Amino acid sequence: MRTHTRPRRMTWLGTSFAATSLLIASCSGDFGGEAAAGDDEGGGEETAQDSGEPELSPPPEIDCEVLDGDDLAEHTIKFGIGLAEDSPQGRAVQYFGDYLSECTDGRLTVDLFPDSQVGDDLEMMSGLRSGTLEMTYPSTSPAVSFVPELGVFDLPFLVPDTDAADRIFDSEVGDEMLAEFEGSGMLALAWGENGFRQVTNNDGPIESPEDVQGLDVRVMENEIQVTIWEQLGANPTTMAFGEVFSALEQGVVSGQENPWVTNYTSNFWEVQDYGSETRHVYTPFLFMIGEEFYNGLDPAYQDLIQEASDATSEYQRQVAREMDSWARDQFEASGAEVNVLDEDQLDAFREATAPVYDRWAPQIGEELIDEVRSVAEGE
Ligand code: TK8
Repeated sequence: MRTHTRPRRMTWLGTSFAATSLLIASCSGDFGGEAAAGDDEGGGEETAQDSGEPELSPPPEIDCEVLDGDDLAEHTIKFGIGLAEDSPQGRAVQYFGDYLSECTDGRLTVDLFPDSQVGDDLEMMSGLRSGTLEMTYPSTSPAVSFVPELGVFDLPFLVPDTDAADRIFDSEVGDEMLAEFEGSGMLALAWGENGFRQVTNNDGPIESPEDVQGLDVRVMENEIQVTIWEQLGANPTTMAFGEVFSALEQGVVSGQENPWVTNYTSNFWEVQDYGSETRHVYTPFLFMIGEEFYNGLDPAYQDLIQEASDATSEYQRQVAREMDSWARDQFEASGAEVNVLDEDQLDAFREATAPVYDRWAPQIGEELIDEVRSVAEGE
């Protein structure tokens, strides 16, 4: 599973940092125009992609008083992410880097390592704890091993739409979940949107729960996600994100599930024939920093990093939403067949996955689930 036909992922160990750095484009430049899908090596018979850029609103203005005291140290923040540079996640980290460097006259800079090059979500989280990496942006699902409450986001059809997601993120219960990381060796500074997850596969279009019976599907490293797919009669395999492309390419699994922006920007269209808009789960991202690194920073830097994280959270959600249907169209334009489930079809999935709540609510906490639900509904 670690053989790749393309330099999709390099392990941190065994690769000197300098060598790894050479592969990375500088993150501090403009990223408006050139971060297209066009750097793809192309895959044999696949249709050439229209490397057009999505239409995106500008990022929030960077409005700060520049920290320029002579006593302020210089730091380069190594920031590893699982997704591509042109994903909403990658664009957000570039904005964050611009924010920090603009507000510190270049004393704080960010080096972005995309595409799981320095590890997968769990490995990058360990990197934060051991100090080999300063920041990362994992999904909540693998982070459930540190903060079990985050499992609430693995429940199917809990978050109905992005307004509800914002209400949760901006609520007290949202803040409390982030604060749970204190003392773990990593701090969660802000939320991000991974998004509504859609199934892609090579067997056929998914329109009903019957269509996923027997489907060999990769799922995130999270037991609740496994239960969802078992409940539907599929054969789920847990796997780190960085392994997914080659597992699909080699036919180890037939399908996987991720938001359209990921399905497109991680080039899954090269190795998937069908994409079905099932919206079965909404999962967030966590904007994380190593606790020891953060605590060792000048308080003025700490405040700035929090402020920049909040602005980045806002920007990342905006980009994720602006890119969502564009990415679906791009995925379809690649030659894959795309279908969007209607309300009745979604209801069949809601019903079929309802037992997941009975199975997991006791561990996650009934009260927490009720609270998140009522915040989601704006009550
Ligand atoms: C990227 C992952 C990814 C997630 C997954 O690091 O593993 O499928 O959805 O986005 O966090």
